[in-house]
Amino acid sequence: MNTPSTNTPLPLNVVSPDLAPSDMRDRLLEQGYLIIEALAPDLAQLTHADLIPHIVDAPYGHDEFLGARTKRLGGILKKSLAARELVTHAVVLALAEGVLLNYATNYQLNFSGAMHLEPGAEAQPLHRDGDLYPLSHLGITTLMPTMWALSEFDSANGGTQVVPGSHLWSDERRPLPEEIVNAEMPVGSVLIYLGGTIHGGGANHSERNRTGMALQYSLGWLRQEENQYLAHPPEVAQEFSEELRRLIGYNYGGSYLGFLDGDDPHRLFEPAYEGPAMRSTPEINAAKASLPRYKLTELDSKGKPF
Ligand SMILES: O=C(O)CCC(=O)C(=O)O
Ligand SMILES: [Fe+2]
Repeated sequence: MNTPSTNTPLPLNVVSPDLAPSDMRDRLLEQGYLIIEALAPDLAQLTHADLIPHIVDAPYGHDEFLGARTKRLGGILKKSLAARELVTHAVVLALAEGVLLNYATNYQLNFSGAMHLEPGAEAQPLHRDGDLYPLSHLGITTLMPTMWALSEFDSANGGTQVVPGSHLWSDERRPLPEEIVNAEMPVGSVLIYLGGTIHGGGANHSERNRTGMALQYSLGWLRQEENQYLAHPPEVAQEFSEELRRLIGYNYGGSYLGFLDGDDPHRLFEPAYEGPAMRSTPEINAAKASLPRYKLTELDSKGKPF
């Protein structure tokens, strides 16, 4: 029998871009994360080149979480044309649909950022991105974050630390060192995980920079982490495709949620827009009617924060 010793690293949950999206979704929901290898290398290289001047100018982090040798950017869509293509990548959106539309009629972009770890960067404290909201990760999946490899990711240069299966763990359980994996992936791969999955940037012990682009998707009825209307105001968003504008929030977030003059907010970008129209949203109302509704019967007491 093959009994793995405690020193054997866990195998990574890596798939090829050709795998059917429904199989990818099953593997993501089972393990809490998934790496799609070399999904869009050309777009990742173009995005990296667009972001380099912004990274050069960016400040280092000012606390342990943000990292003293880590530079971060936000508002990526106005900094890189190629990044706009990655945000709407069909494979990633198919997964966002498969994961998030169980809880909402729409999903949206929650955050677009870059995390650039320079040599000497220390490991980021482990955390769950979904702890942004006072909702138990065991009850509802609020987020599907992604991390695109704009440089190679490996365990020496700070490849993201991930705890497989931790989206199903109680708040109290802490990972043992052997339960943590480092995302290792070539340029253009994407690490996808869930709001309840424990993870954090790795330590960069190498002489190389590790640059990732974080694109996160969330339930349409939640407040976005990054204020998309300030990061990408209408005069910027008018350059975007309709799909992208709707994805960042110029859209209904649910039935009647986020209207403009009682109507679809995307009308702002449509030539005939002249103010109030008060159209109804029958499809969204119907989709909402079939969603589960959450009743808080007991409040989970949260364990000591990470
Ligand atoms: O840099 C990374 O690999 C992960 C960053 C992260 O998880 C965060 O900032 O929330
Ligand atoms: Fe995170």
